[in-house]
Amino acid sequence: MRKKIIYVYILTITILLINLSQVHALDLTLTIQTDKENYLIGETVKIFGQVLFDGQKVNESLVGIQVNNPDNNPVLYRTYFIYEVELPPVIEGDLNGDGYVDIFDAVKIALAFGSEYGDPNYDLTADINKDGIVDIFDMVVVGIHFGEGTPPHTWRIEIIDTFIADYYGRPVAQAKRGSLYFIWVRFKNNQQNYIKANITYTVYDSEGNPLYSDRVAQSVPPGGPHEFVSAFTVPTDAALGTAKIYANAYSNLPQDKGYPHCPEKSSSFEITSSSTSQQASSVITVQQNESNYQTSFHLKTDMKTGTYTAHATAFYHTGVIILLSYNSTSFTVSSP
Ligand SMILES: [Ca+2]
Ligand SMILES: [Ca+2]
Repeated sequence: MRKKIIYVYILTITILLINLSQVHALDLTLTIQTDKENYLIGETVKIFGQVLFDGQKVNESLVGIQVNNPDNNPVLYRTYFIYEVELPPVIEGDLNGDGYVDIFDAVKIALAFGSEYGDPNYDLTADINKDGIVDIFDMVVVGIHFGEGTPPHTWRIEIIDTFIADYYGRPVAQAKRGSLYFIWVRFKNNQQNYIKANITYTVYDSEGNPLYSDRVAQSVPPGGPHEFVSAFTVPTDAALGTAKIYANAYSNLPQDKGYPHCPEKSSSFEITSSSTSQQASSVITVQQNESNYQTSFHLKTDMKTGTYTAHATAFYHTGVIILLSYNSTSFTVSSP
C-alpha cells in the first residue's frame, strides 16, 4: 500500500517535470542589439531586435523600449506593435486611419462641420470629397461605410492622444525655441478595475534627437479620459522643423521589466525660432508590419558620454497564456 503511494508520488513528479519542460519549450525570446558598440556624439544609434515564440516569428506582439543614459536617467521610451498580417486596406470614411469606420470618424467631421478651406477648424481629412467645405456630403460617406473594416483592439489601458499645448491647454502646432509648453497625454482604462500604469512621453526634434521624456506612475481608475500633463521647455538648440511626441503606457517601466499596455500614439508639431498659431496635427499610431522592431535616435551635442543601457520587454498573448520577456544591451557614447 505504501509502495503504491510512493509510485503515485513519483508519477506526479514526473508529470510535473514533463510539464515544466514543455513550459520551457514555449519560450518567448526577445533579442536586442545595436548596430555598433561605441558611438560618438553626433552619430545615430540604431537599436533593433526580434520577438520569437518557440523559435518562430510571432504573429503579434508589443515591444517596449527604454534607453537610459550613464546617470541611469531615461532618454526615451517607445513601444512597437509588431505583427505579421497585412496592413488594413485604406477604407473610405476611415478618417483616423485605424482600419475601422466608426463614431470616432464621424466625430472628426462633426468637429470641422460647416468649416471652409482657410477656416481655423477646417480639416482636410474631414473634407472627404475635397470640395473645400466640410458638410453633410462628407458625413454621408462615413454613413455609407459605417462599420466597415476591423474594429481596433480593445487594450486594457489605451493612449487616446498626445499633443503639445500652451499654458491654457490649447493645442499648438508650432512651438518656439526657449519657450515653455505643456505636453498632454490622454489615456483611458477600458477595464472595470483599477490598473497600474506608467504613462510616458518622449519628444524628438526633426534630427531625431530625444529632447525630453517624462513619466508618471499611477493606479488608473476605470474609464477616462485621464490626463498626464507635464511642462516642457523647447531647448534653444533644438533642431528647427517637425518634432514628434510619442506617448506610451507600460505596466512598469521597461527597465523594471514592465510590458507595454498598448501601442504608442504620436503627434507632430513644428519647432520654430518665432511662434505663430496654426492648427495642431492629427495623432497617428506607430506600427511595424514585421516580426522585427527597430528604433533609432541621434546623439545631440549635449548628450552625456559614458555607458548607455537599452531595455526591452515583450508582451505576447498566445491566445491561451500571456508570455513576457525582458532583455537589455549596452553601448558607449564618447566625444568625437
Ligand atoms: Ca476609424
Ligand atoms: Ca466636402
